[in-house]
Amino acid sequence: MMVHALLPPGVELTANDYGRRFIEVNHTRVSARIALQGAQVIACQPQDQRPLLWFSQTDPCRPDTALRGGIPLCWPWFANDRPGPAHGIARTSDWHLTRAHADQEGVRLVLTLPEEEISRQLPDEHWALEVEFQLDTALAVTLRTTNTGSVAQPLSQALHSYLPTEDIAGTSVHGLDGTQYMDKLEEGANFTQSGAVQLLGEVDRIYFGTRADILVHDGSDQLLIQRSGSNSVVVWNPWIEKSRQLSQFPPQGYLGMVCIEAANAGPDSRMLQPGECHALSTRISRPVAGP
Ligand code: TA6
Repeated sequence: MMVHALLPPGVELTANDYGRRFIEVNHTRVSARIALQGAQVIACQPQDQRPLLWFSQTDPCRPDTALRGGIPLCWPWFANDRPGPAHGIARTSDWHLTRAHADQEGVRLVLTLPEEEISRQLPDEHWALEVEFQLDTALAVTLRTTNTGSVAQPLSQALHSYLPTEDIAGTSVHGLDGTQYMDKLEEGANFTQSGAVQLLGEVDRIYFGTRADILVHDGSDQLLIQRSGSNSVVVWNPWIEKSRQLSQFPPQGYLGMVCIEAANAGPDSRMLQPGECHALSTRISRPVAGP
């Protein structure tokens, strides 16, 4: 029997027609939706703002599949760093809501992946894992990993944020000029970014050695991505061909999204010592218009 935290006003547990369960947030300053499976925020819209996240219009949110959009939690490995499901086990596992708080500023939620659920899927590993969501005029997500075992354990991870864009051809990603990246489309070869990242075809890159803030500009909107606990950031757009191959992804979906993922991936992958805790955070907001 799942025991959830007592829910404050504006926070409720719901289920869709397929039985998939969600946390629905309807606060005066923000609305949001988080799937309990995967602890995946799939919608967040601060009051008087456009949505902060992109979510597939074709994803029926059936249980036991990875949802397409929002912020999937890639843990305890990124992509195919290890054998097993792409992006690890967190996004297809059942999480528990353990803390829920609301005040006039916003809503704070903490979900935990039960240690027995982790051990069932990773029998020789010992981890504690929780994720915290701070929902207000921005969306902040912090994924906290603790090595509860007696030996060092490898960790690569990403907060796989799908961001909306009105016009992919007019979208540019700023903050990575001069930064090195591993290009998945070039067998992982290293390159150096020159200027802003333009999205004029498939892009699948791990930028590393950077803690810089990232600004996504699409002409009519700007999104600021701030990170902590992260020296790498993944930039991804599947473009036309890959869009046709992806699950729950509309053929034209690439025109309206770009992934900017706070990560510990590639050269920024980690090794957690016994007892060590590592927090990976991302904060998505709209920069306050200047004076
Ligand atoms: O973060 C980029 C990436 O690793 C791409 O290579 C692509 O595989 C994407 O993640 C989506 O992965 P998914 O398993 O969610 O379809």
